[in-house]
Amino acid sequence: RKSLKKFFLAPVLLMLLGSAGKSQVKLIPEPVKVTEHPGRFTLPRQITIQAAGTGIAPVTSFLGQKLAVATGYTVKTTGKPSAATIRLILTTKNDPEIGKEGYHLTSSAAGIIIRANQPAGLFYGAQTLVQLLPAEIESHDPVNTVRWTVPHVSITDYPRFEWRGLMFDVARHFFSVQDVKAYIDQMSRYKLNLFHWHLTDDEGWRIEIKSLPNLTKKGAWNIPKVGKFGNFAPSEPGTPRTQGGFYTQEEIREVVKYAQDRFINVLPEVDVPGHSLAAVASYPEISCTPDAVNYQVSSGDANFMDWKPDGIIASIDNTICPANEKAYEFLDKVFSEMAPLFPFGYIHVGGDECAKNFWEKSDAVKALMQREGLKSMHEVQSYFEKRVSAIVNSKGKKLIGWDEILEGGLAPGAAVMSWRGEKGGVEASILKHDVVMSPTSFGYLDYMQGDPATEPLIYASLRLEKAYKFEPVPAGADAKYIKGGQANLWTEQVYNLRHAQYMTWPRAFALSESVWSPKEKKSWKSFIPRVEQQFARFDAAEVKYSPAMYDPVI
Ligand code: TNX
Repeated sequence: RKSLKKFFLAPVLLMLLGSAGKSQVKLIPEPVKVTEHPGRFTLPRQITIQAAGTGIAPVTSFLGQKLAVATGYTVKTTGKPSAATIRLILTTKNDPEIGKEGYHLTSSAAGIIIRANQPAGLFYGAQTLVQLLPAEIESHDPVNTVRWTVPHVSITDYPRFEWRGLMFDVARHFFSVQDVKAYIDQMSRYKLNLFHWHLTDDEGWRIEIKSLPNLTKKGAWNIPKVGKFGNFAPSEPGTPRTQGGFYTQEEIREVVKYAQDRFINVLPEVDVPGHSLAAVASYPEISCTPDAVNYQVSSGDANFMDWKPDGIIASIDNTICPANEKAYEFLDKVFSEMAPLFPFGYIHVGGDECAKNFWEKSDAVKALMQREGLKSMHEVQSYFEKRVSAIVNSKGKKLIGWDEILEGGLAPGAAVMSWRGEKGGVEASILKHDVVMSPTSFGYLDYMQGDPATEPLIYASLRLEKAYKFEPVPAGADAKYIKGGQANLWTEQVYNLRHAQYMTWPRAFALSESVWSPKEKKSWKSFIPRVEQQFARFDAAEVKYSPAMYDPVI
């Protein structure tokens, strides 16, 4: 009899094991610790959120709205713990395990409890809770065909890096305040916390500077052209003669507040001294080149720049002149008005891809080199960066720039964003400068991700699997100075928000996991089904993504 019992029990045990092995919990980014328990908690028709403590209003309002819209249930906040469905609790004694941004979440028959040291942690706990609910929670209308349940689970979670960024280029193509907010909201859902806003480039200047009105009168508008890579504005019937736009300072404040409510810092970028045609066309006196008075803002820097092994050659001088005091007066005005709009401690000043062939021809630059004892064009750019750094510092901010700012010597205290691979970041970290890793090889969202026939015509590709291999601390770096990582969406060939979403997701899921999850918890095999689960959420939310995960490698 005994052996018979064993015989019958074996399949039952296997089944139980099987179901325990099949996780109910599919999250991005993967949390630090997840323990699943049998059973599910069902949301009642009258949901109550217990919330007390300063700074948690944005969390209650995010969660309350999300739940109310999709479930159609009533959601109330309460001070009484015993009556609450969801309890958001700020610890009274600091819990060192979870730090500034971490949280503990438990779901049981008694309800949901999220505990954190700070409101940011409660926000991330709330995001996890939303992902634990059925995909329809993302719907914009009430759905009454699903059971609103959450698996019983205990989660402890906190980020690996403090800088978890996404860059959005609104200069190559303009995106409205509403688009920018939608982009920010989406990134906050995956625990990213830094929005890098690329506000100026050759093709447009996007931020109102009241003391420099031409920047937005002239500099914000360009005439669409089809460019070298087949890119830039499509010349379909109805394409406007000029395209562009800008944000008023009022609108900038509105976006910054919107981001703050999602625990996201906004890093503004003004890209100088290269990539500055829009500024130069608006104020030709900041240039080294007399002909700048005839310049028009034009779509397509790739149309007039040539990348040679020993530097970039431009046929239009799209640079600000390092030997011209007017350039520094200009930047002083720009940063004076920008600094109070952005509470974040850094201002990004670009520094990338500066064509120096017009500097070589300039008598003013030659005189500067003599006076300052500068021996190369790299040293000239370094001189410029140091002066810009002093201006930025005088407004109470620190400077961050693309890795070209390393060439010819870094300004004291400057942070480096490493994009031309990881070398610059490694070098800067050894020099004890803060670094954000953002290499093209893992984080360039403008690159193709699938079949070239359906992707923007661009010179490079970045498959999801490669993006998932992003490791922010490369060999040889001093890890202490690596603040985190980010991915960048350049928009030469990205025309609208849906397109921006398509380029961003799912590759930004890979980013999110590289900067949030413990290194040893990353797994491509477990990632794929979790990505697919997110796709169902995007469908419910009507947010676009690229399904190009399995195509043969290009
Ligand atoms: C390089 S990355 C640039 C951008 C382009 C991008 C296109 C960087 C700092 N500069 O201006 O949009 O390549 O992939």
